[in-house]
Amino acid sequence: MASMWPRIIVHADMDAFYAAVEQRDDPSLRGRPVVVGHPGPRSVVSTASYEARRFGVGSAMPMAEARRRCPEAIVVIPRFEQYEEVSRRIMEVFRSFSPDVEPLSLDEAFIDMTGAERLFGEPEAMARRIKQGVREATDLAVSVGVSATKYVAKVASDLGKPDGLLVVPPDSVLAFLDPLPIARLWGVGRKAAPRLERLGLRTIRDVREADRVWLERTFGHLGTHIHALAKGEDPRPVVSSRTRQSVGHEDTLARDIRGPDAAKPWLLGAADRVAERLRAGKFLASGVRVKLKTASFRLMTRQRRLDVPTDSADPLYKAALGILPEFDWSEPLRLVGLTAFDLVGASDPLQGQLFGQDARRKQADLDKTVDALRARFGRDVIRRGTDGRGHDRDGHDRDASDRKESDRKESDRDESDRHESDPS
Ligand code: TTP
Ligand code: MG
Repeated sequence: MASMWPRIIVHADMDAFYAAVEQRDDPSLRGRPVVVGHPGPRSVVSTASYEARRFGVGSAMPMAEARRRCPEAIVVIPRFEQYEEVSRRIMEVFRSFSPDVEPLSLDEAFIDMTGAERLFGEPEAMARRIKQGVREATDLAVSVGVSATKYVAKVASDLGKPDGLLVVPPDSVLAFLDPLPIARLWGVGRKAAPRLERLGLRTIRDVREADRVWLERTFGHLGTHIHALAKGEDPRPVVSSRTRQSVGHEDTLARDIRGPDAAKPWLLGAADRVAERLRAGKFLASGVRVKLKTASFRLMTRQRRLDVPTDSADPLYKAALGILPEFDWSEPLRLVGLTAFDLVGASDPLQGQLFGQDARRKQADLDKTVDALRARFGRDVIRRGTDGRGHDRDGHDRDASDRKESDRKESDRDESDRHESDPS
């Protein structure tokens, strides 16, 4: 068996993650259509329970549309601390199976189980044990895909949902992939898919059987990439090192804003959230990126490296302020986001030397106090003096209708973005 499996890669992804946590914690929500998101007019759905998905409701759908499709849906405001807590637990479970765990987001990870047959048995037994471990630790369902590559493992976990367990042995990969639509190929998004289809490429088999040189000439780098995936070739390793991860927060605004001053409170709020999550994950960031989207959906990003890696809001915010003059402020904005990137583990001994300074220690103490208070009394018990974003007393944003937390591998995100825009 071992020779048949050059690597054993598991992809695990929680089912309807935020909604499942809400249903777990409030039994009155179980079996009912639940939509997680803010009820504001311009907000979007974070996720929907499987009961709500039957009505065609899903992630990123405008809340108004979700309510139209499923009037009886119960809208629940997200509780990110809770999701982060569950996330920590599932990652712990994964790490009890292998040291090579690569989290892709709060609810999703690759686990390299190569060589673990003696401990955990055949790939299917591994998957069963991982599912059971997550169930015992969190009382929640995770879908698991197993194959010899990251790509196929991920497709397998998706196709098995919900509560899936799908093993695709190396000799079944082509039969598994062939009938799937091209949208299942990483890098093929809303732009590339119609172009491929116009050229007669509808299934993964069509791509696999297409001439590679022609694909490359027609689609450039994307062509090479999807041809390899269609053949089930994906050499990328599971990267448990955290050096290329990023943590981001962005808000889609209920009302468009104009000019840098109006963006500042949002950046401060985002820096606060991002710093909190850096500390929770024991990361330090050496880069800050600001993202703005205009009312006409033009996306602008600028980034800057920090002299000293940090997990505090203030340096992140100050770096963001330093970037602001680089943007074109002529148009109104509908989205403001901040991402910390180039992360290293905060407990890295090298970092310890760099961080001996008193000032930093004081800041760290203050941050910890803030985190502890928040953990006890809720996020909005502590508000920053300059925060003009209009929260009400319960901590519900009146202006922010959508917030997105991202906790991604830079490499994966860059890849999908690049491919989506590449072939134009
Ligand atoms: P996903 O794993 O993409 O979705 P899911 O876990 O809700 O459902 P499933 O995996 O069973 O299809 O995302 C994980 C969480 O991330 C999700 O519960 C909510 C959040 N999220 C957003 O906030 N906005 C989004 O657009 C997406 C896709 C997810
Ligand atoms: Mg999920």
